[in-house]
Amino acid sequence: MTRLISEQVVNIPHTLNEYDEDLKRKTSYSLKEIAVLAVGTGAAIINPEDYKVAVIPVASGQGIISGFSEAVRAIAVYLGFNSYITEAADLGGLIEAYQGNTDAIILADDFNYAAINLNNRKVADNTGATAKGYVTALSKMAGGIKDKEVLLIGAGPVGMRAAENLCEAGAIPVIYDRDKRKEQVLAEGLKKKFHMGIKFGLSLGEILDRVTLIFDASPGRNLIKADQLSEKTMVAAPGLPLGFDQEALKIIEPRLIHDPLQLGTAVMLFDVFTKPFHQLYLEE
Ligand code: 2YJ
Repeated sequence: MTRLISEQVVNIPHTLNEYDEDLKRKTSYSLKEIAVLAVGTGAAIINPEDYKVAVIPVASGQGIISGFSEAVRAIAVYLGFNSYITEAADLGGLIEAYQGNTDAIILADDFNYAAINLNNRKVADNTGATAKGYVTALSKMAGGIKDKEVLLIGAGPVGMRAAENLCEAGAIPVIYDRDKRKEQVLAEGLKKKFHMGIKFGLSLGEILDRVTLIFDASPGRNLIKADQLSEKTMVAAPGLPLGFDQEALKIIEPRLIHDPLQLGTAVMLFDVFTKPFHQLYLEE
Protein backbone atom coordinates (compact mmCIF):
# COMPACT_ATOMS: atom_id res chain seq x y z
CA MET A 1 0.00 0.00 0.00
CA THR A 2 1.38 3.41 -0.90
CA ARG A 3 2.04 5.67 2.08
CA LEU A 4 0.49 9.09 1.67
CA ILE A 5 2.76 12.12 1.70
CA SER A 6 2.06 15.53 3.14
CA GLU A 7 1.78 17.28 -0.25
CA GLN A 8 -1.10 14.97 -1.19
CA VAL A 9 -3.19 15.95 1.82
CA VAL A 10 -2.34 19.49 3.00
CA ASN A 11 -4.70 21.21 0.56
CA ILE A 12 -7.68 18.95 1.19
CA PRO A 13 -9.27 21.17 3.90
CA HIS A 14 -9.28 24.23 1.59
CA THR A 15 -10.46 22.46 -1.55
CA LEU A 16 -13.37 20.28 -0.45
CA ASN A 17 -15.98 22.49 -2.10
CA GLU A 18 -14.10 22.39 -5.38
CA TYR A 19 -13.61 18.65 -5.03
CA ASP A 20 -17.32 18.14 -4.47
CA GLU A 21 -18.30 20.33 -7.43
CA ASP A 22 -16.00 18.29 -9.65
CA LEU A 23 -17.45 15.01 -8.34
CA LYS A 24 -21.00 16.29 -8.95
CA ARG A 25 -20.12 17.38 -12.48
CA LYS A 26 -18.76 13.93 -13.24
CA THR A 27 -21.24 11.66 -11.42
CA SER A 28 -24.27 13.92 -10.71
CA TYR A 29 -23.85 13.05 -7.02
CA SER A 30 -22.07 14.77 -4.13
CA LEU A 31 -19.41 13.20 -1.90
CA LYS A 32 -22.02 12.61 0.78
CA GLU A 33 -24.50 11.09 -1.68
CA ILE A 34 -21.89 8.75 -3.19
CA ALA A 35 -20.83 7.63 0.32
CA VAL A 36 -24.43 6.99 1.36
CA LEU A 37 -25.14 5.08 -1.86
CA ALA A 38 -21.97 3.02 -1.41
CA VAL A 39 -22.85 2.03 2.15
CA GLY A 40 -26.44 1.16 1.23
CA THR A 41 -29.66 0.85 3.20
CA GLY A 42 -29.46 2.59 6.53
CA ALA A 43 -26.81 5.19 5.70
CA ALA A 44 -29.42 7.59 4.34
CA ILE A 45 -31.04 8.01 7.75
CA ILE A 46 -27.83 8.90 9.58
CA ASN A 47 -27.73 12.42 10.92
CA PRO A 48 -23.98 13.19 10.98
CA GLU A 49 -24.42 16.04 13.51
CA ASP A 50 -25.46 13.46 16.10
CA TYR A 51 -22.03 11.82 16.04
CA LYS A 52 -18.74 12.86 17.55
CA VAL A 53 -15.67 11.57 15.70
CA ALA A 54 -12.12 11.79 17.09
CA VAL A 55 -9.23 11.76 14.67
CA ILE A 56 -6.24 10.25 16.49
CA PRO A 57 -2.80 11.07 15.06
CA VAL A 58 -0.59 7.97 15.00
CA ALA A 59 3.09 8.68 15.67
CA SER A 60 4.28 5.09 15.70
CA GLY A 61 5.95 3.51 12.67
CA GLN A 62 6.99 6.14 10.12
CA GLY A 63 5.24 8.78 12.17
CA ILE A 64 2.81 11.61 11.69
CA ILE A 65 2.16 12.89 8.18
CA SER A 66 1.82 16.64 8.43
CA GLY A 67 -1.73 17.58 7.45
CA PHE A 68 -3.17 14.05 7.51
CA SER A 69 -5.30 14.34 10.66
CA GLU A 70 -6.39 17.85 9.61
CA ALA A 71 -7.51 16.51 6.22
CA VAL A 72 -9.46 13.64 7.78
CA ARG A 73 -11.15 16.00 10.25
CA ALA A 74 -11.98 18.46 7.45
CA ILE A 75 -13.66 15.68 5.44
CA ALA A 76 -15.69 14.61 8.51
CA VAL A 77 -16.75 18.20 9.22
CA TYR A 78 -17.59 18.80 5.55
CA LEU A 79 -19.95 15.81 5.69
CA GLY A 80 -21.62 17.25 8.80
CA PHE A 81 -20.01 15.14 11.54
CA ASN A 82 -18.93 16.70 14.81
CA SER A 83 -15.18 16.03 14.65
CA TYR A 84 -11.99 16.94 16.48
CA ILE A 85 -8.33 15.92 16.53
CA THR A 86 -7.10 14.55 19.86
CA GLU A 87 -4.32 16.57 21.44
CA ALA A 88 -2.16 13.56 22.11
CA ALA A 89 -1.19 10.94 19.54
CA ASP A 90 -1.39 7.17 19.97
CA LEU A 91 -2.59 5.82 23.33
CA GLY A 92 -2.93 9.32 24.79
CA GLY A 93 -5.34 10.14 21.96
CA LEU A 94 -7.31 6.97 22.54
CA ILE A 95 -7.68 7.81 26.23
CA GLU A 96 -8.89 11.33 25.32
CA ALA A 97 -11.41 9.91 22.89
CA TYR A 98 -12.86 7.45 25.40
CA GLN A 99 -13.04 10.12 28.09
CA GLY A 100 -14.58 12.65 25.71
CA ASN A 101 -17.87 10.92 24.98
CA THR A 102 -16.72 10.14 21.48
CA ASP A 103 -18.80 7.90 19.20
CA ALA A 104 -16.05 6.83 16.79
CA ILE A 105 -12.31 7.12 16.30
CA ILE A 106 -10.55 7.28 12.96
CA LEU A 107 -6.82 6.69 12.62
CA ALA A 108 -4.11 5.38 10.31
CA ASP A 109 -0.72 3.78 10.77
CA ASP A 110 1.57 2.69 7.94
CA PHE A 111 -0.55 -0.33 7.01
CA ASN A 112 -4.11 0.28 8.15
CA TYR A 113 -6.60 3.10 8.06
CA ALA A 114 -9.85 2.47 9.92
CA ALA A 115 -12.81 4.05 11.67
CA ILE A 116 -14.03 2.27 14.80
CA ASN A 117 -17.42 2.82 16.42
CA LEU A 118 -16.79 2.95 20.16
CA ASN A 119 -20.46 2.33 21.00
CA ASN A 120 -21.04 -0.89 19.05
CA ARG A 121 -17.50 -1.97 18.03
CA LYS A 122 -18.19 -1.74 14.29
CA VAL A 123 -15.02 -1.30 12.19
CA ALA A 124 -14.92 0.35 8.75
CA ASP A 125 -11.63 -0.19 6.97
CA ASN A 126 -10.28 2.01 4.22
CA THR A 127 -9.65 -0.82 1.76
CA GLY A 128 -13.25 -1.97 1.57
CA ALA A 129 -14.61 1.58 1.80
CA THR A 130 -12.41 2.79 -1.04
CA ALA A 131 -13.45 -0.09 -3.28
CA LYS A 132 -17.17 0.51 -2.59
CA GLY A 133 -16.93 4.27 -2.99
CA TYR A 134 -15.09 4.16 -6.30
CA VAL A 135 -17.28 1.41 -7.78
CA THR A 136 -20.34 3.50 -6.84
CA ALA A 137 -18.82 6.65 -8.37
CA LEU A 138 -17.88 4.80 -11.58
CA SER A 139 -21.36 3.36 -11.83
CA LYS A 140 -23.00 6.78 -11.44
CA MET A 141 -20.60 8.38 -13.93
CA ALA A 142 -21.32 5.64 -16.49
CA GLY A 143 -25.11 5.70 -16.03
CA GLY A 144 -24.97 2.19 -14.52
CA ILE A 145 -22.51 -0.68 -14.97
CA LYS A 146 -24.89 -3.64 -15.12
CA ASP A 147 -23.90 -6.02 -17.96
CA LYS A 148 -21.00 -3.74 -18.91
CA GLU A 149 -17.37 -4.86 -19.06
CA VAL A 150 -15.05 -3.06 -16.64
CA LEU A 151 -11.28 -3.36 -16.87
CA LEU A 152 -9.98 -3.93 -13.35
CA ILE A 153 -6.27 -3.15 -13.07
CA GLY A 154 -4.51 -4.45 -9.95
CA ALA A 155 -5.40 -7.61 -8.03
CA GLY A 156 -4.21 -6.21 -4.69
CA PRO A 157 -6.39 -5.55 -1.62
CA VAL A 158 -8.50 -2.70 -3.11
CA GLY A 159 -8.71 -4.44 -6.51
CA MET A 160 -9.95 -7.66 -4.94
CA ARG A 161 -12.69 -5.88 -3.02
CA ALA A 162 -13.62 -3.76 -6.04
CA ALA A 163 -13.88 -6.88 -8.22
CA GLU A 164 -16.46 -8.29 -5.82
CA ASN A 165 -18.38 -5.00 -5.74
CA LEU A 166 -18.37 -4.93 -9.55
CA CYS A 167 -19.80 -8.47 -9.71
CA GLU A 168 -22.43 -7.58 -7.10
CA ALA A 169 -23.44 -4.60 -9.24
CA GLY A 170 -23.87 -6.90 -12.26
CA ALA A 171 -20.81 -5.64 -14.15
CA ILE A 172 -18.42 -7.99 -15.95
CA PRO A 173 -14.87 -7.48 -14.67
CA VAL A 174 -11.93 -8.11 -16.99
CA ILE A 175 -8.96 -8.64 -14.69
CA TYR A 176 -5.47 -7.33 -15.41
CA ASP A 177 -2.42 -7.50 -13.15
CA ARG A 178 1.26 -7.48 -14.08
CA ASP A 179 1.55 -10.52 -11.82
CA LYS A 180 -0.26 -13.15 -13.89
CA ARG A 181 -0.60 -15.52 -10.95
CA LYS A 182 -2.46 -12.92 -8.86
CA GLU A 183 -4.64 -12.15 -11.87
CA GLN A 184 -5.60 -15.81 -12.23
CA VAL A 185 -6.21 -16.37 -8.50
CA LEU A 186 -8.58 -13.38 -8.38
CA ALA A 187 -10.44 -14.39 -11.57
CA GLU A 188 -10.90 -17.96 -10.33
CA GLY A 189 -12.05 -16.82 -6.89
CA LEU A 190 -14.68 -14.59 -8.50
CA LYS A 191 -15.81 -17.38 -10.84
CA LYS A 192 -16.46 -19.63 -7.85
CA LYS A 193 -18.22 -17.00 -5.78
CA PHE A 194 -20.36 -15.37 -8.45
CA HIS A 195 -20.74 -18.22 -10.96
CA MET A 196 -19.84 -16.08 -13.91
CA GLY A 197 -17.15 -16.21 -16.58
CA ILE A 198 -14.36 -13.77 -15.66
CA LYS A 199 -11.91 -12.77 -18.37
CA PHE A 200 -8.19 -12.58 -17.62
CA GLY A 201 -4.85 -13.33 -19.28
CA LEU A 202 -5.22 -10.58 -21.90
CA SER A 203 -2.85 -7.67 -22.56
CA LEU A 204 -3.93 -4.15 -21.58
CA GLY A 205 -3.95 -3.20 -25.27
CA GLU A 206 -6.32 -6.03 -26.18
CA ILE A 207 -8.71 -5.12 -23.38
CA LEU A 208 -8.64 -1.37 -24.06
CA ASP A 209 -9.54 -2.00 -27.71
CA ARG A 210 -13.10 -2.68 -26.62
CA VAL A 211 -13.54 -1.80 -22.93
CA THR A 212 -14.17 1.85 -21.99
CA LEU A 213 -14.77 1.57 -18.23
CA ILE A 214 -11.64 1.28 -16.09
CA PHE A 215 -11.15 0.66 -12.37
CA ASP A 216 -7.46 1.29 -11.72
CA ALA A 217 -6.47 -0.09 -8.32
CA SER A 218 -2.79 -0.45 -9.14
CA PRO A 219 0.17 1.65 -8.02
CA GLY A 220 1.69 1.42 -11.55
CA ARG A 221 2.79 4.63 -13.26
CA ASN A 222 2.13 5.39 -16.93
CA LEU A 223 0.33 2.12 -17.54
CA ILE A 224 -2.09 3.58 -20.05
CA LYS A 225 -1.15 5.75 -23.02
CA ALA A 226 -3.22 8.50 -24.63
CA ASP A 227 -3.84 6.51 -27.84
CA GLN A 228 -5.50 3.74 -25.81
CA LEU A 229 -8.21 6.12 -24.57
CA SER A 230 -11.30 7.51 -26.23
CA GLU A 231 -13.89 10.18 -25.48
CA LYS A 232 -15.97 7.38 -23.98
CA THR A 233 -13.34 6.11 -21.54
CA MET A 234 -14.29 6.55 -17.89
CA VAL A 235 -11.90 5.86 -15.04
CA ALA A 236 -12.17 5.32 -11.30
CA ALA A 237 -8.62 5.31 -9.96
CA PRO A 238 -8.01 5.04 -6.23
CA GLY A 239 -4.44 3.83 -6.88
CA LEU A 240 -1.54 6.15 -6.11
CA PRO A 241 0.31 7.25 -8.14
CA LEU A 242 -2.10 7.64 -11.02
CA GLY A 243 -1.42 5.21 -13.88
CA PHE A 244 -1.68 7.75 -16.71
CA ASP A 245 0.96 9.87 -18.41
CA GLN A 246 0.37 13.62 -18.88
CA GLU A 247 -1.07 13.30 -22.38
CA ALA A 248 -3.46 10.52 -21.33
CA LEU A 249 -4.46 12.56 -18.28
CA LYS A 250 -5.52 15.48 -20.49
CA ILE A 251 -7.94 13.23 -22.38
CA ILE A 252 -9.34 11.45 -19.35
CA GLU A 253 -9.55 14.25 -16.75
CA PRO A 254 -13.22 15.15 -17.44
CA ARG A 255 -14.16 11.51 -16.79
CA LEU A 256 -11.70 10.61 -14.05
CA ILE A 257 -12.47 9.94 -10.37
CA HIS A 258 -9.23 10.11 -8.42
CA ASP A 259 -8.30 11.45 -4.99
CA PRO A 260 -5.87 10.53 -2.22
CA LEU A 261 -8.32 10.38 0.71
CA GLN A 262 -11.76 11.97 0.31
CA LEU A 263 -14.01 9.24 -1.10
CA GLY A 264 -12.62 6.37 1.00
CA THR A 265 -12.83 8.43 4.19
CA ALA A 266 -16.41 9.55 3.46
CA VAL A 267 -17.54 5.94 2.95
CA MET A 268 -15.76 4.84 6.17
CA LEU A 269 -17.54 7.54 8.18
CA PHE A 270 -21.03 6.65 6.98
CA ASP A 271 -20.29 2.93 7.14
CA VAL A 272 -19.12 2.96 10.74
CA PHE A 273 -22.41 4.48 11.93
CA THR A 274 -24.70 2.37 9.76
CA LYS A 275 -26.53 -0.52 11.33
CA PRO A 276 -27.43 -3.61 9.34
CA PHE A 277 -30.92 -3.45 7.87
CA HIS A 278 -32.36 -6.21 10.13
CA GLN A 279 -31.19 -4.31 13.22
CA LEU A 280 -32.91 -1.09 12.09
CA TYR A 281 -36.09 -3.05 11.50
CA LEU A 282 -35.99 -4.69 14.94
CA GLU A 283 -35.47 -1.41 16.74
CA GLU A 284 -38.52 0.28 15.25
O1 2YJ B 1 -1.45 9.78 11.83
C1 2YJ B 1 -0.68 10.06 10.90
O2 2YJ B 1 -0.42 11.24 10.58
C2 2YJ B 1 -0.02 8.93 10.14
N1 2YJ B 1 0.25 7.83 11.00
C3 2YJ B 1 -0.89 8.60 8.95
C4 2YJ B 1 -0.45 7.38 8.14
C5 2YJ B 1 -1.24 7.25 6.86
N2 2YJ B 1 -1.22 5.91 6.38
C6 2YJ B 1 -1.00 5.61 5.11
O3 2YJ B 1 -0.77 6.40 4.24
C7 2YJ B 1 -1.11 4.15 4.84
N3 2YJ B 1 -0.49 3.79 3.61
C8 2YJ B 1 -2.58 3.71 4.87
C9 2YJ B 1 -3.53 4.70 4.21
C10 2YJ B 1 -4.50 4.09 3.26
C11 2YJ B 1 -5.16 5.16 2.43
N4 2YJ B 1 -5.73 4.59 1.23
